[in-house]
Amino acid sequence: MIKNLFRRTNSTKEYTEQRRPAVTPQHFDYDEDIIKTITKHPKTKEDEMFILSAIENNDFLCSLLQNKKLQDVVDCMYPETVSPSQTIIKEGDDGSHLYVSVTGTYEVIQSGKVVKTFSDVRVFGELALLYNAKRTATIKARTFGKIWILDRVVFKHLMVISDIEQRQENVDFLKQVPKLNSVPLEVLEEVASLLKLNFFSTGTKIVEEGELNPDKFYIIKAGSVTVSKKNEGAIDKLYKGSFFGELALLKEKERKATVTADPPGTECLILARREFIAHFGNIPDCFSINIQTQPYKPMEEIIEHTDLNLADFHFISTLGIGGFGRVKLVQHFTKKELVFALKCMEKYVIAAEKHQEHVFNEKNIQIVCKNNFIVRLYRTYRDKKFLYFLLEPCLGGDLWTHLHKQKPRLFDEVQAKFYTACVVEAFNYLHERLIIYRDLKPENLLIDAKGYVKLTDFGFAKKLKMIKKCIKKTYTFAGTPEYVPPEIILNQGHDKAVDYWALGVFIFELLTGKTPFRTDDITYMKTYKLILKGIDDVEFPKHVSQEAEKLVKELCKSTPPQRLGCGSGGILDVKQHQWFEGFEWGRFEECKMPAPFRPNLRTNTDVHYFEKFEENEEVPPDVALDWDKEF
Ligand code: ISQ
Repeated sequence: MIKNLFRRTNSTKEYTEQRRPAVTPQHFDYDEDIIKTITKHPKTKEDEMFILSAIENNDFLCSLLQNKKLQDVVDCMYPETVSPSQTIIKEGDDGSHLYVSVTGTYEVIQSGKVVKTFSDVRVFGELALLYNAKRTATIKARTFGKIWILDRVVFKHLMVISDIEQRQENVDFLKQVPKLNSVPLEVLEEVASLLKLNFFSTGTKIVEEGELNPDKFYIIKAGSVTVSKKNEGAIDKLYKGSFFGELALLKEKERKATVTADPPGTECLILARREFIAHFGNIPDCFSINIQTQPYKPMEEIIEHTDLNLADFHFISTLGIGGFGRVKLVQHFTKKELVFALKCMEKYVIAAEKHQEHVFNEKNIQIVCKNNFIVRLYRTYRDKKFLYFLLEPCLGGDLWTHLHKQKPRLFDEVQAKFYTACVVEAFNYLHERLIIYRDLKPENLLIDAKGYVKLTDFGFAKKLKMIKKCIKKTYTFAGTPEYVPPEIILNQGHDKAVDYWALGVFIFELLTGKTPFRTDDITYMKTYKLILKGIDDVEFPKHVSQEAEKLVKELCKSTPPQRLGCGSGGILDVKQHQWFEGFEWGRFEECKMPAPFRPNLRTNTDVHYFEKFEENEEVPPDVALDWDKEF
């Protein structure tokens, strides 16, 4: 039953589960001019301690902000004195600031009723740091008081600056390694993304003489170490910027010395040979790497059915209703074999919600995708009231409905493998063309007449730019909360790795009926906190096979370049994973493998897999402006 085909609708409960709307994409452009305007606001030691303790008591912020980021955020908060009855946050408004109450008493009001009061030091309105979510309550001052405020735009810039500085520092460290200083900068940047920070307490033997097949290479970031040998005792002392264990990257058989952390402990950046090889391929000498650029496939401009007009169709039935309008099944008046899904989007809603760019983006990407695992967009139309997408019909319903009407609400591994394989093929096609999808979930997969599933709804898809052989990351907050990866929450910039993370979440959902980071928190703050904690804290139900668990864990690695699919083997690493052992990819790709469920469609207009909708549609107003001229 397709409902909520578009984002931002209030879905009704079905099968006690609900379709999940995505967060409206929040564009974020790193802006040098904004950086110049960011100012630090002086605070008393006491106020700084209050703010820090409020952040410490807030689980979500705690996982988001550490060390320098935390200090930067505190420094950039500005004060405001509030008076009795002053409204700080208004229920239903779009949020853009976070607050910390230091003194005063405050009321929390929902639907006009005071639901609680507070007088302690605390953070409120924190979801606004991620995107402009609607405020779920009003916060009003009951007394005079003092609050500290942080602006989202400032926060997002602080996060980016701090990451850029961190990456630059890591690259600078790598440049000091003699064999690496001739490696191209873009390669070093990739190597730097694989570095992990670790602290070793005083006396820890970081590497030990005689250790066989060592795997790790270390760079000292802070503190010092002592190098010793069994027969000679201490032979050297190394400080910040020095490195050791580099022979591990060249397949050293045995460690030649012991390296011990000096007081008060040593902070090291670590590069593991295994991760290095997974990312760059099995090269004889890890220092002779060269970046493997993505095989880039240009978009092929294939448009069929361009000769058809809106007036050639008659209406059969509504397949779904969403925030922007309806999807209707339509049939050609004379050529009865021509049946389409016509997505009709109300222009005034698109304009009111400022979604013009998303709709154009959706069109421009989907219209050039011609693949068995992606719903075809043949052409678009426009009139005074609507924009239309003429789509390939998939009359088997959507995967979300199919999953949640099962009893129990989950797929067995054979079914899950088949549907996952469909997504893998769709991603393969998109990623080869530098398109990231960013909204994988069962709701966005439609079942065709053969039982294969196809990706639809390209509102969040993005074509990445390639600059100097490097794929540029993008910073928009996009996706469905339960499916977003840590780098989107942390505003670190993202690329195709977001789709592999989502693939891991998707497999988990198919096999268990629930996503791994789901909570009952309607603001999703708890979900974001769990996502930042990582997949290793998630308990897998016993019925999930070890191979499936391993695959999900490899796809949901917190560090994007370490995810399966993001290494030198690309998507092949996913296809060749143990979980897919015996899966006949060749037969599958040609759509010759029987699907686990084949819809029983009696005619080409059989809509019984879709909910019934009332047909008395309201007529939307005309939109006079010409913003859709190019549509
Ligand atoms: C059926 N076929 C293709 C696209 C669709 C989009 C929404 C609802 C149903 C659909």
